[in-house]
Amino acid sequence: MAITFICPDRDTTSWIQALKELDPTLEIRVWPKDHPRAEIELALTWNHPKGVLQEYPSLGCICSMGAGIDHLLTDPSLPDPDLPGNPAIVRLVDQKLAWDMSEYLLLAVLHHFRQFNFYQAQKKENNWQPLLPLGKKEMVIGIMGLGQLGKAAAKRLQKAGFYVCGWRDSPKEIDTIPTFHGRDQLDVFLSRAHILICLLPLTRQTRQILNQDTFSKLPHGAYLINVGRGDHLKEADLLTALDQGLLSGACLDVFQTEPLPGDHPFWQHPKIVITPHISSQTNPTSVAPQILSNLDRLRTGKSLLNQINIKKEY
Ligand code: OXD
Repeated sequence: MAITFICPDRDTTSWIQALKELDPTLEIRVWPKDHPRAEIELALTWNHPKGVLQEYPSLGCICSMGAGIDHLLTDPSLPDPDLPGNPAIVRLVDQKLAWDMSEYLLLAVLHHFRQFNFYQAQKKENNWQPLLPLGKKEMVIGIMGLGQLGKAAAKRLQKAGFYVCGWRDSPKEIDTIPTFHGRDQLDVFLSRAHILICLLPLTRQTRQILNQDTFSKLPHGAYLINVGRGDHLKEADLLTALDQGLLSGACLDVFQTEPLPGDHPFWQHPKIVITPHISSQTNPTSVAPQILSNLDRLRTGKSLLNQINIKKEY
């Protein structure tokens, strides 16, 4: 039996190395290279071609190569993991992913808080003009999405001295983080967030949640950080909100089309910071034990780690 990678746009070298280091006997295939489909028990996937998973009759587990599973859900033929006999669907949950994300967010928040965008623009004009510092007490950070990554980021930002609150779909007590939930509490959450961070999973409910209506409910001149998915954001609405001053700037790591097309208006916009989907990249060495542990669980009939809830879409 064997496992396979199905990830057309990703290099698998370091993944194979990390898995082989822990289990040199592991048989690993890489789609689309020819291999008997019936030997595959577990598929590691990222943007797999739609329909291809149907070719694998012995598949017991479909594992996303990241924290998100939205790339899997775009396949209408994805087997329903709740139906008996179908493969389980799992994602990678990793402390290093959470740590790296919180580091990126701390940097993005401080970049805005210490007004670096302004000083970078000044430098282009040889202009020496200190601004008054902003006060941490007057700057509330609102995090949409308080899963493993959101909680880790909230705690790290709190440690840095910021007041942090969160918003999630359903009620849950999260120690030390004041949390709002559901559509009913969205407006009051937004009215407090001087810096809005989106770390939501992409679902039918959250698609384009970052839109003009949302921006109009934030304190005037709020700052947006999107590290969720490009489809959380209505891109044209961001440009309008920046023009109108509803938002003072944005830091974006994810985009509707990736790589971001060369002629996209975001590239030249002075108030938008762009990074190429690097806020937190899965580290193969760090997640290899989790993949092998799930393979072992599959072989011994135990329930798998980090299974997704298909109804919730995450
Ligand atoms: C992920 C990602 O989902 O890299 O892990 O976006």
